[in-house]
Amino acid sequence: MSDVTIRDIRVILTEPDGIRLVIVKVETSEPGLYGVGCATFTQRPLPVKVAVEKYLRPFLIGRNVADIEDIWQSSYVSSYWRNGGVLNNALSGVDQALWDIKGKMAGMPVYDLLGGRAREAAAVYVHASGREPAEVADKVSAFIDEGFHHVRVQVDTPGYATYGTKGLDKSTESARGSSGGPRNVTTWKKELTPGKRYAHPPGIFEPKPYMNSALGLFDLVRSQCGWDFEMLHDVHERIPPIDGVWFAKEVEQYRLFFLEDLFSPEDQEYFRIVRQQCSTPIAMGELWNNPHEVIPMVKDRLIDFIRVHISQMGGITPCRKIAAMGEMFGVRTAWHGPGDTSPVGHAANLMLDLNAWNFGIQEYAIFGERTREVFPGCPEVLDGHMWPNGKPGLGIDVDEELAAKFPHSKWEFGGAWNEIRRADGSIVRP
Ligand code: GCO
Ligand code: MG
Repeated sequence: MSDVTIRDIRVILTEPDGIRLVIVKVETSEPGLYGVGCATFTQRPLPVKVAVEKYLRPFLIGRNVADIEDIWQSSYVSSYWRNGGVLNNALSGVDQALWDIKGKMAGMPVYDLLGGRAREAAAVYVHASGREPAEVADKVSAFIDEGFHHVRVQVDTPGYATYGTKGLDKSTESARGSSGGPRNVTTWKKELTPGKRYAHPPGIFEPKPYMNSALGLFDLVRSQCGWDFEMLHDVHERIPPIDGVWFAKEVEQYRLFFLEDLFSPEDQEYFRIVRQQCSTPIAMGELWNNPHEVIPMVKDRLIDFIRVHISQMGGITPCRKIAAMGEMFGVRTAWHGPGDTSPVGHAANLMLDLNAWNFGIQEYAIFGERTREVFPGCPEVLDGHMWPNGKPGLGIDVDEELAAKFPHSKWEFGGAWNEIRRADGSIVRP
């Protein structure tokens, strides 16, 4: 066993393309040997930084870098109370960096450490959004022409806030809530309620108009773009559970690749009912914080795609176990990969995508130019697939000097998720 130890752990905050990213760098006792990991929690980056620097750093300095499993398990319980976006992202930053280091020491990409490749490249899905169905269909056609086979479609609901269409085609879309501010002027009086202070001008959301616009979109896209490409859609919670049951049944005819986040985690028992009534493929997971939340959904085969956010789970160490569990039950992976997964996080996704036989699909929010420059070795996407570069470890680095040129910007209320409310003023998840 090697005696290389952890010398230092640092946090790098950078925002090259409008999304606040958090990267952890673990330096070792061996000169020049270090690893990087993704710890991005874009709505709450500073507590993650504190969790790494003030708690994990002193706890882990001097530990042998070889002991990833023990470092993960001991860090996990070092706060006694565990889980959640802050602690798990902090843990993930260190965990991914340690896998990166192990790969560099072995001279192997991380997928080789995991047992080797089950495939050459990972199929990705991209996002087509628009104000109107025709605009979305045109974008789908353009993506198909570019070689993509899987496309997520989202459209505006006229007069209402809608997930997935704000800041069209900008990488900021996903991180800032994607829902717009005031839309429906007629219901807008809620904003004027005397004495009431809202975090943002809330978007107004109503389930029926949303479901109608989404169904209209699927109809048009299928008639214009055909049935051979794979169509995906993200409900992003929001609709009452029984409406969700109806929606899943209605959607069945459009043969989606998957329907995502039909229910909030709080309502996920409703998946049992959906399962009994239709075969619409179900994806869920970005809001889970712990592998144990995944178990009941997988063992009862209530979902088809595990969509956890790897850093939110605590890194590669827990997620390789989740992937293996999925394989036993015929449930595929579809790791979360929006703009607020840094390229380092994407490299980690890719390692598992290549290794897990039960890989399903990888979400990909196209990297901006500046992001590519800050992260040399950024995974390449060609012909609808993400390709590894074959370098040892995660195969990616951070240009710290350049990263420092794009400091985190100040966001209103620290970067709270945009408020979405029903027409009566009650809050919608999320
Ligand atoms: C997706 C997600 C994201 C999240 C975002 C939260 O499926 O891509 O729903 O867009 O909303 O990551 O910060
Ligand atoms: Mg989603």
